[in-house]
Formats: sequence, structure tokens, C-alpha cells
Amino acid sequence: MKPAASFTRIFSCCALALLLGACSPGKPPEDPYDQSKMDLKPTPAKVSAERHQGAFAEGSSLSMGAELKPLDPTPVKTVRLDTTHKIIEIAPGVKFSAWTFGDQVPGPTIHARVGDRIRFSMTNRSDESVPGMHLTAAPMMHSMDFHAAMVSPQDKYRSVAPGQTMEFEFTLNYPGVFMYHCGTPMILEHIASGMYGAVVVEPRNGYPTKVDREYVVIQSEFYAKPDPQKRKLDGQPLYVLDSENLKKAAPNYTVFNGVHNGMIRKPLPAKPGERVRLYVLNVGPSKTSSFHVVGTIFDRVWIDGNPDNQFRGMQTVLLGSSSSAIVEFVIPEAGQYIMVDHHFANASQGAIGLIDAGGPKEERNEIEHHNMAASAVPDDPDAVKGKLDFESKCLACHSLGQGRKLGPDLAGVTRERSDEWLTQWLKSPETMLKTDADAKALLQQFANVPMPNQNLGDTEIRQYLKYFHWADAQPASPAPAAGAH
Ligand code: HEC
Ligand SMILES: [Cu+2]
Repeated sequence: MKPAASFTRIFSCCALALLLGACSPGKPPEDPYDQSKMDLKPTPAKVSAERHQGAFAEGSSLSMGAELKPLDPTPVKTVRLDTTHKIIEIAPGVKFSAWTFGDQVPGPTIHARVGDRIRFSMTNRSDESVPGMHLTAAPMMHSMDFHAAMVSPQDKYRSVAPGQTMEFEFTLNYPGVFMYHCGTPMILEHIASGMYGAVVVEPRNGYPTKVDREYVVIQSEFYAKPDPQKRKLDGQPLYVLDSENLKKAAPNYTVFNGVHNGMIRKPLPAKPGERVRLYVLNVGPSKTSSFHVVGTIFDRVWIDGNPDNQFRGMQTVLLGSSSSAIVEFVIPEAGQYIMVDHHFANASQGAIGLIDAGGPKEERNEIEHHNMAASAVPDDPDAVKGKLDFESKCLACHSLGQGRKLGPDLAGVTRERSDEWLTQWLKSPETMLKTDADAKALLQQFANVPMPNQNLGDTEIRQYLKYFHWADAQPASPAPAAGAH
């Protein structure tokens, strides 16, 4: 049909619609979201004093890590996610007092399909001490809020006390990648402490595309400060929730799947030519994510994980708090494909990961430098912070004990320079290069490439110095941590 003809037809139809109040050229397509076919009458929730023992997470629909397990075909999915308080390691040496679903952060991913029924139960086990761990956070009320459900929050999302069990059921009416989280006030604190996860709901008839790999990537923020009571775990300082920075939305770690640079250490495998589907959820609680994969283009983006909300050929997908997307792309050739939050301030806090599709490893080693295996970790929280900052901001040009790059190897630098000199240098290398003889000499050694001002604050500079002093005080090699691949 010629465009003009179709225009006339649409026009006349709609002109008619204006007159008659309806426009129905034939039978209307079936609405996949027909509410008369949805379950909007879930049964009441049940709260009991029965304490569940044994595994903290149970159910054949659960995936515990990044890899999404295949769909379990049973239409009723029994899911148990008990709440616990436990210590998790959000970055090398940063042991954080967390609250969890299913004893891990993020909680396990539930994989189901539209029309499936979720039979959910949760015992609040925040009063149980996990073997080998001290209880660092007082037991407290918790609850569960599933964004995938359509239920009365006052009934299903009630808080239950330690020792109590909450049970309810609901049917999945819409496809998507949905957040779940604790909804007990202060909700902000419960989410920031680790109480969240994802539910992947496939369309009733599956996705319109076939893929070779399926991974879940969950972005979230941590607001951690050294424990004011100075408690320690395995000789390392304990970190607790920093409520001040939490209210200011100023996290110190923004991460994928609960760990700073975690998927650099354990890349997601793929092969050239393969089609990869990522289920990406931004938990927040307070930041947006500009999710991007370096080296490819998203063939399809399904906003909130629903194929009806489709974009094609996108570079980045913007996700607010509790927003999600399914992104699909092809791995063009062998290589290391970096996943980042393109808000680079967030990426530098750890929101970075890797899809490993083989190929030369030089570049990969470069990235790995941002996350060197922690065979030794400083004890002092300032030095830990200095180490992490160094790994994200300085490794492009410096090493600690691995030789010169664009700038000098900084091993032993605290023996060669005074703290005062280093402080002035880090504050303003450009001033030092004009006024200080040692700085001028250094510049000559480095091919007249001046170190750019890194815009460091006083606290940050103090933390770098703490780290350099710690590294220089290490026995055998200057910084064992920096050598490990
Ligand atoms: C773009 C490259 C680049 C980056 C990024 C960079 N530096 Fe440098 N840095 C240099 C160069 C080059 C020199 C040598 C002096 C010169 O040429 O300006 C240097 C010198 C130094 C020195 C003096 C070393 C000595 O032997 O006295 C210190 C300390 C230092 N950098 C620390 C840092 C820290 C900490 C960071 C991260 C916050 C950092 N640099 C980021 C390039 C860089
Ligand atoms: Cu909670």
C-alpha cells in the first residue's frame, strides 16, 4: 500500500472514530495485560512464630551468582529467603556489617515466568549468630517488598520480628526484571545494608530472541565507615553503615553484584560471535546508573526487562533507583569487554566489570591493576581507602613495586620524600613543577610529561600517604598486594 493511501485510511478511520467514539477495523489484538485474566486476589499472608532452621535460601528457581540458571518449568515456585545479619567483604579489606536476604548480598535472583505463582516464606533470623562470626548488628524487624507482585502492602509487606516467619503467595502478572527489598523503616538503611535482589520474570511465551549467555548484573551503593567502637574481624577493621553519608547520597562504594570490582576478578565468560543477554538492575538506593558495555552496541534494550518496551542500537541505558533493563548484544571479536556505569564517578567507586571473550591480555592486565588480589591489606581504614583510591585513580600512570609507567614507580617514595613534600605535590603538582627543584628534576626524567592535577582533597591526600607508608613498611617486596595477578 502506498503511504498516501494508508494515511487516508488511518485518517478516515480516526475521523470516523471521532464521530463514533471508537476505531475498530476488525478484531482488536489480544491484550497480554488483560486484567480480567490476571490474579488480583492473592490469599492473605500468614505470620507465625515458627522458626525455620537450615538453609537461609531455598528454591529451584534461585540463582546465587551472576549466571542466571535456566527456567524451572514448575508453575508454582517455592522460595525461601531468610533474613540474616552477617559480615560481607565489599572490597579487599573492607568487612561490612550487612543485613541480607538468603545470607548474601545481593540476595539470590528468582527466575520465573508470567502466570507462575510464587509461594514465598521468610524467617527473620537476624538474631542468629553465623558460625565463626560475631553478631555485630542488633536483631531487628524486617520485611519483604516484591516489585514483581500486585498485593496489599499492609498485608504482605508487614515487618516481622526476629524468630517470626512471614508467608504469602502471589502470581506474576507482568514480565520484567523486578527489584525486591526490605520495606521496614528506615527503608533507606535496610536497602543500604544489603537487603535487596532481583526477580526475573519471562514473558508467558518466552523472549523473542535466543541468546548464548545470560547474566544478572545488580548495581548498588555502599556507605561504609570504620566502626566507631573499633571492633575487628580476623585482625581487620569492621565497617558499619555511615548514616550521615547515606542521607547525603554520598556513597564510598558503587558496585556490581555486591563487590567492588568483583567482576574484574571473576569476569563473565563469553565467546566471539555469541549473543549475550544481561539482566541489569540498579538498586540504588540513591544513584542512577548509565549502564554501558565498552566495545559493543546494545542490539536490543528492553526497559524494565519487558520486551514490549524495546529500543534498538543503544550505547547506554539510564537506570534510576529500582529501574532495570534487559540488554542484548553480540560480542564482535575476541577481547575484554568492560561493563561500566558511565557516570564515571560511580565507576571509579567500583561499578566496573568484565566480559572475557579471550584475546590478548595486555589490556586485561591493565584493568586488573584496578583490582589487585589482596594478598596483603592495610589494617588502618585510611590506608585501606588510600589503597582503593590509588587502584582506581593512579594506576594508569604509576605502579608500586612493578616498575615505571608514564610516571615513576612509587615504591619507597616515603623514604625519598617528606610527607610535607608529598602533600604539596599531590595538592598542586603544577605549582611544585614551577617552584621546587626536585620536582623539576623529576619532570625531566619523565620526558617532560607533567603529572596532571588530580583534584585531591586534604583527607584523600592523607589517605594516600597512609597507604604509601604502609606499603613501604611491608617486609619482603615493597607492596605484595601490587604484584599479584
Ligand atoms: C597521567 C599520568 C599520571 C597520573 C594519573 C598520576 N600521576 Fe603521579 N606522576 C606522573 C608523572 C609523569 C610523575 C613524574 C613527575 C612529572 O613528570 O610531573 C608523577 C609523579 C608523582 C609523584 C612523585 C614521585 C616521586 O618519585 O617523587 C607522586 C607521589 C605521585 N605522582 C602520586 C600520584 C598519585 C597518588 C596519583 C593518583 C591520585 C597520581 N600520581 C596520578 C603521572 C601521573
Ligand atoms: Cu530489613
